[in-house]
Amino acid sequence: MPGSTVAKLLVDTLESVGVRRIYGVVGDSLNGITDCLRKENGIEWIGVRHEEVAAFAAGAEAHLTGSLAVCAGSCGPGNLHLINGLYDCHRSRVPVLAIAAQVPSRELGSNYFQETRPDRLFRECSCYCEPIDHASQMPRVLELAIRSAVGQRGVAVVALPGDIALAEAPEASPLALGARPEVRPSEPQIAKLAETLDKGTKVTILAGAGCAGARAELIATAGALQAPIVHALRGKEYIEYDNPFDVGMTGLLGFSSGYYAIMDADVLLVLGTDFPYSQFYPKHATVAQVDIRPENLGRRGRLDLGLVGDVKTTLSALIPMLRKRTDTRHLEKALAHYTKTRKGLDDLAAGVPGRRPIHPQFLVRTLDELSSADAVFTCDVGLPTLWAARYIHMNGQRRLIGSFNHGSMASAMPQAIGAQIAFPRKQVVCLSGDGGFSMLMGDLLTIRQRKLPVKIVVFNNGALGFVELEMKVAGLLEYGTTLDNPDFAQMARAMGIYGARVEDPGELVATAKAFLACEGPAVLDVVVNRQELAMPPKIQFDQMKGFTLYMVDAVLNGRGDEIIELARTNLWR
Ligand SMILES: Cc1cc2nc3c(=O)[nH]c(=O)nc-3n(C[C@H](O)[C@H](O)[C@H](O)COP(=O)(O)OP(=O)(O)OC[C@H]3O[C@@H](n4cnc5c(N)ncnc54)[C@H](O)[C@@H]3O)c2cc1C
Ligand SMILES: Cc1ncc(C[n+]2csc(CCOP(=O)(O)OP(=O)(O)O)c2C)c(N)n1
Ligand SMILES: [Mg+2]
Repeated sequence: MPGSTVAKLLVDTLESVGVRRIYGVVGDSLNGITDCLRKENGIEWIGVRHEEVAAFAAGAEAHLTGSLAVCAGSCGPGNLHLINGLYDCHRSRVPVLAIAAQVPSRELGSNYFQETRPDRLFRECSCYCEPIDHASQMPRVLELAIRSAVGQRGVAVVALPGDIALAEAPEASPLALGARPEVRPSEPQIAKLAETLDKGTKVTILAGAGCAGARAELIATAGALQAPIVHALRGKEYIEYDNPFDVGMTGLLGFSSGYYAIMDADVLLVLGTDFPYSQFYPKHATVAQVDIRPENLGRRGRLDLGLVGDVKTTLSALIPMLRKRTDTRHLEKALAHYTKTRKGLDDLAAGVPGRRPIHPQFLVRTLDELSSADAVFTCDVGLPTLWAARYIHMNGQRRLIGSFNHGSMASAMPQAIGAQIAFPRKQVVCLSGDGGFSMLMGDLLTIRQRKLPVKIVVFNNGALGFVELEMKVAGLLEYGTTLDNPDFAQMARAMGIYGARVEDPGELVATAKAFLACEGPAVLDVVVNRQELAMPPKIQFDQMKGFTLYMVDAVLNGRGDEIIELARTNLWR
C-alpha cells in the first residue's frame, strides 16, 4: 500500500480483530509500531517495567476475556524477557500474540549487537513462531499467527526487524478468522461411554477447566450417575460453586474428600481436565475421558475409553443414554467426607486477638468474605495458591487466575495488572507471596503510574514457604528459604501508594476493610505464620518418614524451638 508501512498494517490488522492494547517496554526496534500507536487512537500502549510482566498481563487479559491479547518486546534482551510469561500463557492455553522486534535485517547472522533468534527461542512456548524477513510476507504471517493463537488457543510469536516494520506495506484485504467448530464424538462412541458408565457402581467425575460453559450438563450428568464431582484447580472457577455434587479438589493441595472420592471409584469419568499428578489417579478403576485435544487423552494416567469432544456437546448427547440410578451410597459417603473435611479446614481459618502470628487461612477467609461478588483474584505460586484454592469462593461471577500449569512465581501482580486494565471497574485482589511479590516488584510502579486500583495482599511469612514445606516433606532441613523483608506497607507509602501492615489477628478485619475500600492502588502487608503446615490429603509413607527425619535433623541441629512451633501450629489446633 503506497505510503503505508508494515507497522501500520500490523496495527490496523490487530485493531480489526478487536485488540485494544499492547503491553510491553519500548525500544528502538519497536519504534515503527509504537509510533503508529502514538498517531492512532485504536490501540493503547501499556508500558510496563519488565517485559515478563507484559506477557503475564496479556495472558490474564486473554484468560478473562477469551479474546486475543498482545505483548511486545524490543530486539534481543527486550523480547527475551517475555519468555517466562509466554510459557505461562501457552501452558494455560490462552490466546496471546507476542511481537518480538528484531535487529535490522541486513545485520542478521553477524552476531550483531543484541541479536538473538526469537523464532528459535520461542518455538517451545508457542503454536506459531515465525520471522518476517521481507515486507511481502505481510500480512500473511501475521494473519497465520493470529489464527493460530485464537484457533489453537496458545501463544503465537512474530519476529519483526525494526527496518522491515518501517518498510512500505503491500496491499492487504481484511482478515477473516475461522469460527470455532463444535466437536462431537460419534454416536457409537457416546453409546460406548454410556455403557462403560452404566457398568460402574461407584462412578466419580474428575472435572477441569474444559467444563467452563458446560456447568448445567456436568451437574445433570453427576445427577444421572449419582456421582461426586472432584475438580482440578483450573476448573474451580466453573465447577465448585452451588454444586450439590462437589466434593472438593484433589492433589497435593487438595481435600482428602477429593482424593478418596477418586480412589474409591470403580469408574472415573475425566472431563476437560489435564490434572497433571499421576499418583492421584486411580490404579484399578476403569477410566473414561473426554477432551477436546486428542493428545491430552490418557497422558496422565490409565485410559480405558477416550473420546475427543467438547464437554458440553458430548454430555448433552450422553445424558439421555444413561440408565436411572437409585443407589446413592457412593455419593453420600463422598459428600459426608467433604462436609467433614471442609469443616476441618474452616476451623483453621480463625484468629484470636493478641495471638500472633496471623494464620494465613484467617487472612484469606477474611479477604474472601470482604471482596466483591465479581472480584478477580490472582494468586502467586507457592502457599498463596493453596490458600486461594481452599478458601476463595467462586460464584460464577468471580474469577481466579494463577500460573497453575506453568507454576511460575511472581505471576499474581502482573496478572492483576492485566485484569485491572481489561476490567477497570472490577475489584482486583492480588494474593502475593513475599517471595513472589518481591521478584517482579518493580512493576508496582506501573500500578502507581497508571493509578490502577489493584489491591495487593502480601502474605509476608518471611520465607519461600512452599519450598520450605517441600524440603521438610523430603526430609531436608530448610536452606536458602529465609527472606529478610522490609515493611512493605512503608515501602508502598514511600512510592505514593496506600499501604497498611497487620501483625495482630485482632486488627485484621478492620484493616482489610479499609484497604479494600480505598480508591486507588493499595498494598496490605500481613505478617503471617511461617510454620503453617499444609498437609497433603494422604501422607505417603516416604513423605511421613521424611517429615520425621526433618524433626530428627532439626533436633540434632539444635532447632528444637522450631519443632515446638510446628507442633503448636499443627497438632494443637
Ligand atoms: C504450587 C501448585 C500446586 C498445585 N497443586 C494442585 C493440586 O493439588 N490440585 C490441582 O488440581 N491442581 C493443582 N495445581 C494446578 C495444576 O498444576 C494444574 O494447573 C491443574 O490441576 C489443571 O487444572 P485443569 O485440568 O482444570 O486445567 P487444564 O490443565 O487447563 O486442562 C483443561 C483440559 O480441558 C481440555 N478442554 C478445554 N476446553 C475443552 C472443551 N470445551 N471440551 C473438552 N475439553 C476441553 C483441555 O484440552 C485440557 O486438557 C497446582 C499448581 C501449583 C502452581
Ligand atoms: C520463577 C520461579 N522460581 C522458583 C520457583 C520455585 N518455587 C516455587 S514456590 C516458591 C516459593 C514462593 O515463596 P513466596 O512467594 O514467598 O510464597 P510462600 O510459599 O512463602 O507463601 C519457589 C521458590 C518457581 N516456581 N518459580
Ligand atoms: Mg513467602
